[in-house]
Amino acid sequence: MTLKQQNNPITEVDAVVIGAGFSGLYMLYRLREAGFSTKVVEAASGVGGVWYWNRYPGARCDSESIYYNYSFSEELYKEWTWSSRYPEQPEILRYLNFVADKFDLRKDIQFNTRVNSAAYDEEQNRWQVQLDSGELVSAKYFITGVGCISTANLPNIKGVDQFKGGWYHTGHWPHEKVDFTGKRVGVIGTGSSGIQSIPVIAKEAAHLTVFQRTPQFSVPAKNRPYDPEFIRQTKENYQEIRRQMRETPIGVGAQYRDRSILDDTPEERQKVLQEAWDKGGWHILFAYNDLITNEEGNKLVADFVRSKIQEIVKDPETAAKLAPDHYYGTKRAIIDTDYFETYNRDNVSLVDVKKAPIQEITENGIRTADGEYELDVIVFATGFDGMTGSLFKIDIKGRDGVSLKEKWENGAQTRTYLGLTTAGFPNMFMLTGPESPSVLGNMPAAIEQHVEWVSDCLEHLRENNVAVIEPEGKAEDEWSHHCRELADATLYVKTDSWYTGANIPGKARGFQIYVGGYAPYRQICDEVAEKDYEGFSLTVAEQTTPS
Ligand code: NA7
Repeated sequence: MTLKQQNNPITEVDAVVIGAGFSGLYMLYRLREAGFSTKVVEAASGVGGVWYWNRYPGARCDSESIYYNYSFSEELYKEWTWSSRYPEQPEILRYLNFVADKFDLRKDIQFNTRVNSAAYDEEQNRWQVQLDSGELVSAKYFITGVGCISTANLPNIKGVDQFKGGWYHTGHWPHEKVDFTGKRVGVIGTGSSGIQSIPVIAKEAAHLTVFQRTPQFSVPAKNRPYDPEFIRQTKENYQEIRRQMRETPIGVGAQYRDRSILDDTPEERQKVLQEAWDKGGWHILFAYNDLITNEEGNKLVADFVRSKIQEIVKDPETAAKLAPDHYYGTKRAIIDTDYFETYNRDNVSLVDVKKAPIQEITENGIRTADGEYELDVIVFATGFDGMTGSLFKIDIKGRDGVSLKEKWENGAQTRTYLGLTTAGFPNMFMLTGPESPSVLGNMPAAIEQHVEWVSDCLEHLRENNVAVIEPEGKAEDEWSHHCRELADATLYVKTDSWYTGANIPGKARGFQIYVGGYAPYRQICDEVAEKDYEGFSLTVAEQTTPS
């Protein structure tokens, strides 16, 4: 229904969802199926979320594709065929477009529109959502599907404006191909985006200079095309794949081997790690059950991967610069195709910008403390303001006009119940929000669980005539405390990463992810729902007596 207020149209819906990525698309589908009127607002001109924006060369998923998709529809699962173990961004974007077409989702998505603010109107018990088009959407439920790593971090380096060449951020890549042929290219950053793009750019560029602040662990993806027989079996095993996505620790089918790394002899360990290395992908993470908690054991794995880097990279000085010194797996585990091999090329050089920091970008390139590097193109592979960045970009105000940013002390202290809701923000849900397991695994699996929980919850509220759902302060305190306690027992908190917020200058440090695993988390959420939404306060709507 559309009303008019102060010359601006107001759309009234049951639910407004921000974002048309994996989470927003499925949320729309579920709510529509359940009979809720829903509007999705999306800044991009198409569906895809991060897969719409991250078009840089070499961009791929890092969960195997047979798991990196929706599992809610058997028909969809069987209709779509992945080309390879880790397909590239265009294929993933095609998949999401295929989903949008199949379920006719676009008609409820408003593209090219940003949500500026969302405020809870206590009197009306509705969310008033202001769009940058001037429109206002009034919704009973406010649902964010903004992604955990979708707000690009462009470092504040002096002089970008005076650079005469072209520059790009991996997270906002142009739609047209960027041609590196014959160019002198500089890549800043060696996280997943840098490590995926560097080998591809190196093959085209006249010269590639990599500006590395922190060396990273990375293991071969061992990407390969899927053969038709494998695809046939996978589709036949749809139910089992769905079960694995739902019941394994990080939603990719694998279980941790039930053994401490310290229980193996050095020979056994070498054999186990070598086998995992040969399989490629995340297998090393699953080789033992205590890599993320056991300092001594973690060092053994780190030594193994470091030894591989030394074996691959021929120039000892470059190899030494590439050797990471943090705990393995405590930054997002990266998988690559020929990353370290790329440093054996004559047209690639590595600059350590921790030792000689970048001072400025000049007209002609990048000046570090030890000299100027002349460049035609600069690629910022400098990551994202993770977990809270995209939520804080929207002015979200709950009860008494308190903003989410204020409540969470600018990110210093996120407080949520189940990573889905936060007290003072009634009828608001955050898909893969802080303090849920989200990025510590296969995102589509985490997303499906959240979307299904939220839509079941809304159906429960409707059936029981509940007008307001809001977490109780005590339940929230306990959940946030539980999350911190679990995280503090791991090595994650000892490493600077986007997980901890350490990549953003001035951002408060904190670890805002539930580390207990997808499957246990699902169980907790299900139990909360089964116990009539334990930990939430539910307010029944006042009955109006017919006159
Ligand atoms: P990441 O993993 O945050 O990596 C960003 C990289 O950029 C990392 O090497 C940073 O070094 C580096 N960086 C950031 N700012 C600077 C400045 N100012 N100077 C030099 N170097 C800098 O982002 P990605 O996009 O690669 O990956 C994000 C996630 O997307 C990934 O984990 C997957 O889940 C998908 P640092 O390590 O901070 O010293």
